Amino acid sequence: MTDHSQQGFATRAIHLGYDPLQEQGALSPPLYLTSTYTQESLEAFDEIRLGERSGYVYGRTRNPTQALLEERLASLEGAEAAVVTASGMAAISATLFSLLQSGDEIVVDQIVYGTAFTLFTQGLARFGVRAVFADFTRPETVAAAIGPKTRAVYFETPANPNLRLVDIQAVSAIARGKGLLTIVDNTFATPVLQRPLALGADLVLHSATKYLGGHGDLLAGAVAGRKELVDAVRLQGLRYYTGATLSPFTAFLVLRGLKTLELRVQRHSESALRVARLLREHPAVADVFYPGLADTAGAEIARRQQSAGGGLVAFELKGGLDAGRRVLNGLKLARIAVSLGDPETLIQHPASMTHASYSAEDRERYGLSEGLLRLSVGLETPDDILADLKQGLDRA
Ligand code: 4LM
Repeated sequence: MTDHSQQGFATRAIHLGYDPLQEQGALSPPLYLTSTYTQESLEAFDEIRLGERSGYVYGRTRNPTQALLEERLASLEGAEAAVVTASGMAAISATLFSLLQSGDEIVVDQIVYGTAFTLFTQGLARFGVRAVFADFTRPETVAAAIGPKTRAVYFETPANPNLRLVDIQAVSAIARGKGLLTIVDNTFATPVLQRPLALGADLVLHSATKYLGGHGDLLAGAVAGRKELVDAVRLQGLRYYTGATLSPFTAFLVLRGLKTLELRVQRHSESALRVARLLREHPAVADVFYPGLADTAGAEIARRQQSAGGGLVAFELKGGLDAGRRVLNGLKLARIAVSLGDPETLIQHPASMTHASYSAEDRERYGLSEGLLRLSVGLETPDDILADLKQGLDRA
């Protein structure tokens, strides 16, 4: 098999780990639809179970279609290993259940995806794990939140939904200095734009539902990092805490999505930059948050750790939520929907949609404005996206 491991990002996303000539010439990797694997002998089963020989036992923890996806994702993130899961939330919960135990604390950025916030505040609390929230845009507050029971730090950058940026290198250095694991959700940037492991993080998480799958037709998740950590997530988090296995068919679809990931993320970024500029110039808009704008908050961090701004733009209107309602309801191309990273342009209102699980007091305390809108800029013809937004904004 040709070794593609040293080749470019797109080449690895398309070819790595698969030789068609070993699969009857099939250019597209086979989809293995099997739940169990038969063994040549009881001894062979034991050797595979003990990791003494390679092979498969049961589909909850391993499947060849998943394995190819895991190998490619690990390579794209610059990781030793990766494990895929049934959703992004499955990746997060499988990771946390594997690495934390009752009595532990985890320091978490105050701005994370709303359902992840619920897992931290309500879910983990039931199992005796305490989440301590800090403002990760100020690394000194992370240091101050770390105590003797802290085991890990957790954040997203750019963060959902307001795209604030966290300095991965600075936060990882603080965590490493205290012997803690750094877990980064890289869903928004994708490995096309940002590779947290190279900046000092220990584990990278993904909702592969978004850009990695890329077509809005599946749910999937992934965890990448050192083999020892990924093995723990697979053999505990996936095998017996969650059982949240990715179906081989969905793994096949994510593999298909990966082939165009670099192209798509470049186009999402180019269009989003144009959208951010249009928003900035429109008289109805009060504020725009986009990592690719030179004067956005944290732009200097974005320049260091991201190669482009990505496909998401957040903004606030001068007229607040009332104006936001008029704009959202008046859009004709952009769809009102949660999720992101799809070919379709999507727009949503975090306070009532993705981040409704933050209480109004939490949103106030953590700076999540009631009027904030989040746009996932799609792959439609850029001029059409801009024209739709402009006619929508004119209704504000
Ligand atoms: C949304 N997000 O924001 P699954 N990590 C990040 C996310 O944005 C999400 C997940 C994990 C949205 C979904 C409705 C940064 C999800 C969770 O949805 O479980 O694949 O990923 O609109």
